[in-house]
Amino acid sequence: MSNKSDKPDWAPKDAGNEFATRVIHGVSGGHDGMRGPVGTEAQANKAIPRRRRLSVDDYVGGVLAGDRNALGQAITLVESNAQAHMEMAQEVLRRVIPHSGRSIRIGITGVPGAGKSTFIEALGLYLCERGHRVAVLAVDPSSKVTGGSILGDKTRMELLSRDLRAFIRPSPSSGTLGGVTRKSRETILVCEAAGFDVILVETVGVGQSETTVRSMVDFFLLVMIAGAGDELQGIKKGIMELADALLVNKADGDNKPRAKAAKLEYNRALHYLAPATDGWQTRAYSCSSLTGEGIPEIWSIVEAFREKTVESGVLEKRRRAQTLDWVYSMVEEHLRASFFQHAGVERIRAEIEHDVTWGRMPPTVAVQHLIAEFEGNTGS
Ligand SMILES: Nc1nc2c(ncn2[C@@H]2O[C@H](COP(=O)(O)OP(=O)(O)O)[C@@H](O)[C@H]2O)c(=O)[nH]1
Ligand SMILES: [Mg+2]
Repeated sequence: MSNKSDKPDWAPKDAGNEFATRVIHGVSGGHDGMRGPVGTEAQANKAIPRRRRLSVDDYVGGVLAGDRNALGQAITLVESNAQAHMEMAQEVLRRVIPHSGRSIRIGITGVPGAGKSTFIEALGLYLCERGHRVAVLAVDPSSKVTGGSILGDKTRMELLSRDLRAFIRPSPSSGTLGGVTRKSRETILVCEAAGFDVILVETVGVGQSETTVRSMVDFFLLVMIAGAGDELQGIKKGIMELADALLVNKADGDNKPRAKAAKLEYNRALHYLAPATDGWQTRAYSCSSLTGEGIPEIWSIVEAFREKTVESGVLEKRRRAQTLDWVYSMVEEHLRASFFQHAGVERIRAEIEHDVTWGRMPPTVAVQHLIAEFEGNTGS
């Protein structure tokens, strides 16, 4: 994959290209993510120089060479909703997937303000210094066109976003959780093919997003804060059952004793919960993402988890199950979309809904009508 001469020059370029001053936008439906060191080509980023259309070979070669720009563009392609892009994206994916999978995928959740982003930055920097390459993604179904309300606050990861060993990508902007999920899973694979060996996926506790992120990572970390009321902890119980580790953040200054106490309390509570992963005891830890205290320890927990689950085969089993799960969730997504876009269904829907809501038609009968309409016209 090193036939450099055939590939487009990914570097700041287009010198001598007569079209260089023309401006086009990238592939629609996504964003290019964060770029290299701050201050580099701030201008050029605003006006993306016209580049020739990339071929599948260009994307694949660039990604496998670990090129950051190519990676950003490949993710943009994968995130695109345009039909032409989808076909190309699938071909790119087909070719990069054999090079994916060699990373540890970590999901990070917790209430807004718990310090997830600050933690990710601290952990990310720590890992980069130790020779890892870290990709940070967000799954944020609530984010709209501006792209990723979680990571929109870039200042939180200012240092990490400047580090060339790291790659930060905001949440895909479009629509449903299903859509965001599909894209995020594909993005993980593309990042892995580009040589990132640690994938950190940040999500907030909005609706189903935690369960969804759990279904795409190896290790799931719940970031907590001390002093959250019982009600909050009650809400979080379901999520505690998904977690491979709880992390009480902000264990610094005056808050340190409270954080330690919360850690003990959570450990007691965890005693009564079924572990999220076979053969692994979920425990609570504490750290300060500001001072960095406890960050190496939590990483050693992740490493211990990996070692143990690789050896027992639990990790591989989980990934296989996740892949199948992914297949069927895409099937469901497809079926749901075809049902609601079906012309016949659309035609009769309003009347049926009216009858059902006014008690003139039993729901079961409504279902029969709708499905009959749908199946009658799809030839099945
Ligand atoms: N004292 C202290 N503050 C922290 C720590 N981690 C995060 N914060 C602060 O908590 C606030 C929310 O952090 P952020 O990372 O944006 O939380 P997120 O919403 O979970 O991503 C920010 O003001 C951070 O500076 C920590 O370890 N100690
Ligand atoms: Mg955040």
